[in-house]
Amino acid sequence: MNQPVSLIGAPTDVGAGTRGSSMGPEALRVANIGPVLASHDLDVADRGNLSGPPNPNLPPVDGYRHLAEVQAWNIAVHDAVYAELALGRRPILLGGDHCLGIGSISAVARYCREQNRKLRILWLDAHADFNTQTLTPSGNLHGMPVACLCGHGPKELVEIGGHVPAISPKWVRQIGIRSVDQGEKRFVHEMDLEVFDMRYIDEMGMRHTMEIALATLDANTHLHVSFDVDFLDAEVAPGVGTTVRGGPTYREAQLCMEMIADTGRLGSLDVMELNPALDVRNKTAEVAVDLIESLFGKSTLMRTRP
Ligand code: 6HN
Ligand code: MN
Ligand code: MN
Ligand code: MN
Repeated sequence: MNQPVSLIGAPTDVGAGTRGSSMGPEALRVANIGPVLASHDLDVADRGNLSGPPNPNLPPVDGYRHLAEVQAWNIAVHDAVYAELALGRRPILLGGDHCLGIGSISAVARYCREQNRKLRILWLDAHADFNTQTLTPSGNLHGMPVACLCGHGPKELVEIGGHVPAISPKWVRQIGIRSVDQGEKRFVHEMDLEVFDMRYIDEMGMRHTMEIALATLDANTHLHVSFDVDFLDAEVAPGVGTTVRGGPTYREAQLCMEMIADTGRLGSLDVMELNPALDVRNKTAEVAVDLIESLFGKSTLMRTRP
């Protein structure tokens, strides 16, 4: 019943404005992600790291920074994630910056399309990552993956999964959002993305938020979690390039993960934006691993599903 998992490292920060998330995969391994998951009766295979072009650290060209490098990394991620799904395993992508969500989620969407499965994507993040060439204030592609997956972006990225658009905005639920750029905000509304921002979580609580975000999943739904570590409050998780204060506490994040685990539908995961260069004694990596442990079913006591 416990579907096996595969760790895939993608050590790059080509899509980010701050360098260092390229060291994320190793920091997660140092925090014992593999053995911790294996201790929960899971078959865990670590596939090692993908390779790709170095970060040239150049300014944007026509609104995009490092488009060719971002494309190359995402193609590698797409192929690796798809290969694990095809083996019947659950891929866990160790990022790397969040631009790699394009490769990962386009692979999951392709697999679901072929298997006639529905897809639900939970985007846990401080940011909506819904910028485009004209809306972006930075040119950094880690601010654009959701828009690219929905078909709004350069063809080099939009076409990676073979089907355009790779996903419908209707499949996405964003949770923890508290930093959205001006034009991006308008586009989020225009495309009718379902966003549970921090104000919603403050007013309704994490429990109600997750009940709504996880509603209408059925036995044929593949659940993908794209976990940007900056989802967490900056005090809990300082080791990210784009901290935003006012995020979920450690306990709120635990509840979020536990409620996802309770669905029994988790089919794939991205762990993104961890930046060891900004971390304090690897504590953000350890917090991330604690949360991932809950996501894969660790609970304090034995509970029956609600
Ligand atoms: N992330 N909205 C900002 C931008 O530059 O587009 C920040 C994006 C952050 C992206 O954390 O994955
Ligand atoms: Mn973010
Ligand atoms: Mn993100
Ligand atoms: Mn632990």
